[in-house]
Amino acid sequence: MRLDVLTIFPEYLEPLRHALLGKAIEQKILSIGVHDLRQWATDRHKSVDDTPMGGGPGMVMKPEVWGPALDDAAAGAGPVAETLDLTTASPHLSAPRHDDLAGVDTQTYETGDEDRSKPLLLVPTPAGKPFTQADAQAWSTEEHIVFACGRYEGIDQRVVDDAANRYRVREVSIGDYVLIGGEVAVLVIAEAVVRLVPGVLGNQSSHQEDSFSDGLLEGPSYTKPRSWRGLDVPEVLTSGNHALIDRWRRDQSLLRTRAVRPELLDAVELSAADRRALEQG
Ligand code: 6GU
Repeated sequence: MRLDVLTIFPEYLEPLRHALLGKAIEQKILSIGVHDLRQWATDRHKSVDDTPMGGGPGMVMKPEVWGPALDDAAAGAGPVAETLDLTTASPHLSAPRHDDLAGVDTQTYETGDEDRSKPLLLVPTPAGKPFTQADAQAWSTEEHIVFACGRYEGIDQRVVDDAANRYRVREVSIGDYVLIGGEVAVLVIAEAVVRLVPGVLGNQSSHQEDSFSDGLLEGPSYTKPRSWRGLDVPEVLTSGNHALIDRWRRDQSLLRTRAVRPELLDAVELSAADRRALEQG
């Protein structure tokens, strides 16, 4: 998988090279290019924004800068070519999936009638569609994802409209709050997507049990010691009875989901045992 990020704050994306994602880069499962948008600025002040047409506060990012930047990112040309790692194979595309999302809401932005040979352009914006685990799942099989980080009041809309000629374009939000720019959203989305690429996460089965993967939140976890500061690990977890432990974990998931995110329960198919747990809990 290849990720390119266009931003006026490249240093903000430094964490992409660390920890889990850094390991994926070393293993050649992933390559990342972070590009300073000002490389495509044309005036001597390297300006990337201008006042909004129609008036109003703030600044809007200029189409004459973004257009050529996105052209180069799609083609791996111009300044983008300098950080291109052409050795990027894509073993993740042929590897078997290990994380079927049984029971999860599978609604994504993929309409199926689009040209999958075009790269995916993700534009983080609080005005976008909410990013979900199902999107992370869908995008974990992409060959090439380009992120366009807007600042200020956003990017001239014609940039997004025109990019649809070379990309499959998605405007996405990571939640109902406002950030200064898209950089932190890129870190969030990239981490959620890349950890689902086979070979990146150490324990392959661990995201079958993730919150959201079955439409429920995960219940509490415990490790040793059995007793700590007068608090005991729930006895069932020391019983060695795995059917009983699985049932207990499912019950904890159901109860936590109802307490914290009751709306998620509406999309989950409940067994008779599930209903009993909710009635008694
Ligand atoms: Cl993706 N970008 C910005 N700037 N703010 C946000 C967001 C994205 N998602 C929620 N707030």
